[in-house]
Amino acid sequence: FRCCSSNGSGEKERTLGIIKPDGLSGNYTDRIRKVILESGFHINKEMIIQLDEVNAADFYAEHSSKSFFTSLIKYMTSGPVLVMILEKEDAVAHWRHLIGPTDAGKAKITHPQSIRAMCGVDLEKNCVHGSDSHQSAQREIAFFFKETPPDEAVRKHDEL
Ligand code: IDP
Repeated sequence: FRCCSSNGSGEKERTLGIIKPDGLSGNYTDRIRKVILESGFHINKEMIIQLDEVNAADFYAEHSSKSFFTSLIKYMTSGPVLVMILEKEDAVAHWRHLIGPTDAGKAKITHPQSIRAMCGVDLEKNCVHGSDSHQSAQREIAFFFKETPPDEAVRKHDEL
């Protein structure tokens, strides 16, 4: 596989992948998981979750002023999503490469091997998400998988 430059350190990076409602309801999960594992990712954590409008708007806050925002929130809350932490060297770039361009309709022509070409429909219903940078990945992973502090830490804090 050739796509993404590596600094050669062999250090693992984590990114956030989401199988969106159309991907999940269309039964694409097994095919997508196969691509993920065959591409050398480790699925570090995963969960199925139903987003509500508040969560979805928070997750996509950067798009809140866009004309497609209301429709995007409706789409993302239309059914459960599968959220995954994907881990490997250069995970962010490699996962973005695997999912392909935002417009799944165009991806079918320009990137027929991509995941969005496989299961997406158009510019909105593109069946998967991938963090667009290392910083976004950290924010998005914390958004879904924020660790609750151990009881001990909570107790110590309460005693202060
Ligand atoms: P990305 O998911 O490829 O990073 P973004 O520009 O961050 O693309 O957009 C977030 C999501 O919003 C897209 O995955 C897609 O579902 C939706 N979206 C983006 N642009 C449009 C648009 O012009 N019309 C409708 N939906 C859009």
